[in-house]
Amino acid sequence: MQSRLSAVFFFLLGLSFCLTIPIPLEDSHEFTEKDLQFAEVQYKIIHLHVLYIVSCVVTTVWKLGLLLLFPFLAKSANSVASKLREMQAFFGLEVTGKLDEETYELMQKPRCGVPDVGEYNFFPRKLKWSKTNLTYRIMNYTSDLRRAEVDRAFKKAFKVWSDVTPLNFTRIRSGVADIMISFGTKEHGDFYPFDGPSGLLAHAFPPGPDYGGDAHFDDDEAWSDDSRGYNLFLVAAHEFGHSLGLEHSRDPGALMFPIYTYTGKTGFVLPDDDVQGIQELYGKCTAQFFWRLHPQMVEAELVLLKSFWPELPNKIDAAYENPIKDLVFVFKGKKVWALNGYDIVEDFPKKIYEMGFPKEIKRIDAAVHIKDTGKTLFFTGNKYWSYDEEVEVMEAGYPRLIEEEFAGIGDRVDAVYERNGYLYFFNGPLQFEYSIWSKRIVRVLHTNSIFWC
Ligand SMILES: *[C@@H]1O[C@H](CO)[C@@H](O)[C@H](O)[C@H]1NC(C)=O
Ligand SMILES: *[C@@H]1O[C@H](CO)[C@@H](O)[C@H](O)[C@H]1NC(C)=O
Ligand SMILES: *[C@@H]1O[C@H](CO)[C@@H](O)[C@H](O)[C@H]1NC(C)=O
Ligand SMILES: [Ca+2]
Ligand SMILES: [Ca+2]
Ligand SMILES: [Zn+2]
Ligand SMILES: [Zn+2]
Repeated sequence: MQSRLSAVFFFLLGLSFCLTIPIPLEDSHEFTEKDLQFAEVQYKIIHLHVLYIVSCVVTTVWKLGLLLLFPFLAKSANSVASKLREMQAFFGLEVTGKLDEETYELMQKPRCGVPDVGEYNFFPRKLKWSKTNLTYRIMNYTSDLRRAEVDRAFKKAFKVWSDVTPLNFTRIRSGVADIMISFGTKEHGDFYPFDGPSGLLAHAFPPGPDYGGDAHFDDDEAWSDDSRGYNLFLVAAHEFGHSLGLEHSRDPGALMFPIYTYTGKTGFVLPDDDVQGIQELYGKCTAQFFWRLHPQMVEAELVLLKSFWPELPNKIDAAYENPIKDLVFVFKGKKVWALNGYDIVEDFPKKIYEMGFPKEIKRIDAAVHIKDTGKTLFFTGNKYWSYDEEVEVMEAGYPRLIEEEFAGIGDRVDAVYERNGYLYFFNGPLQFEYSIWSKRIVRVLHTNSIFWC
C-alpha cells in the first residue's frame, strides 16, 4: 500500500511538472486535442522524444491501470522539468522547471532545431573539422525560390564564415560533400523530424563523417531572400555555424542565438560573439587583417576589415589611412575604395588610373601615408610611386625602384605602415624598421613578433 501511494504521488508530481498550466488534473484521463497539441509543442521544441512517449504511455497506463510503471514515468517527467530548467537558464528566464507562460511563449517562436544544450557531444572536446578545405553539395531545392537564388543564399552564408577564418568552401555537384544540404518535410531520413510550417526551421549536424556537417531545411516554411517568411540566407548562415562546430549562443544579438530574428536588408555583419566563437575553433583569417593606424593610438590596431565594411571585396591588396582627410583607402585589383568611419564614400570604388597610375598596373602591393610630408607611397612590384594627397596628383619623377630608395628591404613590399617617424616594411616573414629621418634600416624583426597570430 505504501508503495502504491508513493507511486500515485510520483505520478501526480510528474504530471504537475510536465503539464503545469492548462490541463486540469481531473480531466487528464481524456486527452483533448488541445492537450495533445500542447504536448507536441513541448516535444518538438526541447527535443524530448521521451515526452511524446510519456504522454502516450500515460494515456495507456491510465487506461490499463498499470500503476507499477509510475516510478519510471515520474523519472521521465523529472527529466522534462530539468530540461525546462536548462532551457530557462539558457534564455535567462526565471528558472522554475515549470512550463510557465513566459517559457511557453518562447517555445512558440520560430527557431533552429538543434538543441540549446549540447546533447550529441559525448566527449567534452569541441567538434571541429580537421581540414580547412571543405566541400558542400546542394542535394535539392525548395520551390519557394529560384534555384539561382537558393545557390546564392548558401554561397553567401558560407562566405560569412570563410571571411573570418582560414576556411574555404567549394561547391561540388556530385559525390559526397562534407556538408550535404537538403530540403525536407516532417520525417526526412534522420531521427529529427520537422514539424510543418513555423516552429522548427532547420537543423544541422556538428562536424564529423556521414551526417556530420549536413544541414536540413524544413520545406514546409516559406523561404525568401527578404523579410517575408524566413530568410534562407540568415537561417543557412546560422545552420552552417553548427556544421562547423558552433553551438547556440545565449547572446540574443548573436547569429547563433537559437531563435530566428530578421536582421534587415542592409549588409549582414557577423556579430562579435560569433566571430569569437568560430575563431576559437579555426583561428583568424590573417589575409584579411590590415594595420589601421590612428594618430592617437599607441599600438597599431589590427582591425578585422570585413566586420567593419562587409561590402568590401574579400581579400584586399593594400590599405592606408589619411588622418587629415580622416579616410581609409582600400585597394583591390584595379579599384580603390574610400571609407569614412563605417561608410564607403560616395563615387567609390574608383579605378586606380584616376589617381595617376599607368594602365598596365594591375594591383597595388602596399601603401603608406606619411603624415609629415603629406605624401602617400604606393608599392607595386619592384617600384614605388609617391602621391601628393593635398593636390591629389601623382608626383613627377615616379615610379622609382624600391631598392634604390629603401636599400636593404628587398625588391618588393607585402605591406607597410608608418609609426613615430619609422616605416615598417613587411617582406615575407621579415619586417624592417626603417627610419624616415636617417633613411636607413634600424632593425629587422620577424613578422610574427608583431602580428598577434
Ligand atoms: C585547398 O584546395 C585548393 C584547390 O583544390 C588547393 O589549391 C589548396 O592548397 C587547398 N588548401 C589546403 C589548405 O589544403
Ligand atoms: C579554395 O578552394 C578553391 C577551389 O578549390 C581554390 O581555388 C582556392 O585556391 C582555395 N583557397 C585556399 C585558401 O585554399
Ligand atoms: C531532398 O532530399 C532529402 C534527402 O535525400 C529528401 O528526404 C527530401 O524529400 C528531398 N526533398 C525534396 C523537396 O525533394
Ligand atoms: Ca557530411
Ligand atoms: Ca517547421
Ligand atoms: Zn541552431
Ligand atoms: Zn534532418
